[in-house]
Amino acid sequence: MNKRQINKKDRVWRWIAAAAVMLLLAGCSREYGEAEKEDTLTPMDENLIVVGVSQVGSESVWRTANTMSLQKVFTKENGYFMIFNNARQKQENQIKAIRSFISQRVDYIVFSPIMEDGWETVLREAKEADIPVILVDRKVKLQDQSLYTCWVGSDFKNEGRMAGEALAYCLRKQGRQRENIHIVLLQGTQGATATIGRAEGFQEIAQKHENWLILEQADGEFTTAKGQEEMERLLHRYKDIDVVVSQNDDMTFGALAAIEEAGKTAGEDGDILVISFDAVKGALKLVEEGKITADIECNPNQGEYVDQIIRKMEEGEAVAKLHFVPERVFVKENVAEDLGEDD
Ligand code: GZL
Repeated sequence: MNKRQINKKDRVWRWIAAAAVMLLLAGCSREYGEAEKEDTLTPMDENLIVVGVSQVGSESVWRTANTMSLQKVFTKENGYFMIFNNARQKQENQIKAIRSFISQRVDYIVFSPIMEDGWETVLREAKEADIPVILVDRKVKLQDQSLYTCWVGSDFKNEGRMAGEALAYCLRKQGRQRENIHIVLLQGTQGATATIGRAEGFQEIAQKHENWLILEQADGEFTTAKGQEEMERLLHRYKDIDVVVSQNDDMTFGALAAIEEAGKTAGEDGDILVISFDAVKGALKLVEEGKITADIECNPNQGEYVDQIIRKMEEGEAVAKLHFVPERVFVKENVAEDLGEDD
């Protein structure tokens, strides 16, 4: 699978064959869904590596940064032609887009699966078409691990552990190691690798602290609106919340609005400690202001890693199955070093 022995001449013939298939399909008056229409306008160019990219959606600031990191590398100047599809947070749109990439005979499929289940069939179709699949960000649950070449992303379980350790450190600083600490969790998209890993990692630390009482975990879907809605409901239900652990900054923005509306304050000098994930610029400013106690970085810059992997595969070199991106924990003490960097 790693040996990309297709030379330029073969690639042109593949494009001619694919174009013929598409014309035939169009002639069968098949109604294309939105995804197909977006993805069928692919010029043939023997020099470009054609990459089909299926992105989860545009649900968060982090997702936008992740998309930008892919768009930054998959340019004609870099020798690529990218066919991009935004699945708008629907798995069926991702499956449609991947099938469209297969029918267009792209050279590589790059995608961030919205959830871990439900990919076996379409990834088998990609394998049968001899098109390598590179996962970014989230993972897939598969019986047959050969259905994808490799994955680039974060160690989500370690992110969860770092969140737990950051909370423990803050409580120690406040002399609250023995106090009963009432915690609510705002979870991301159900079934997503980030949601699963962050929850498992945080739980691993939480179970070491018998005075940490988890009141409820709510589904905030990684969005600001849902995060605010759920935090409002939790604040109405529980009058003694000490900590909110929010699995991304977008939900945190909503949670902070709800906390303020409830007449409470966030931060080490306030009523509720806020632990967040992603570390997008807007959230780091809130860390600097003390409203977010700790923000666990989730590095969205995965495009450069995928570019390096494809270059290696083009040369027939083997690539590792897993590629972890580096990440840090931001607190008030160290956030200035990053905020000073150019975007
Ligand atoms: C994490 C990514 C998550 C982000 C959210 O790698 O899957 O999805 O934390 C995004 O902001 O919606």
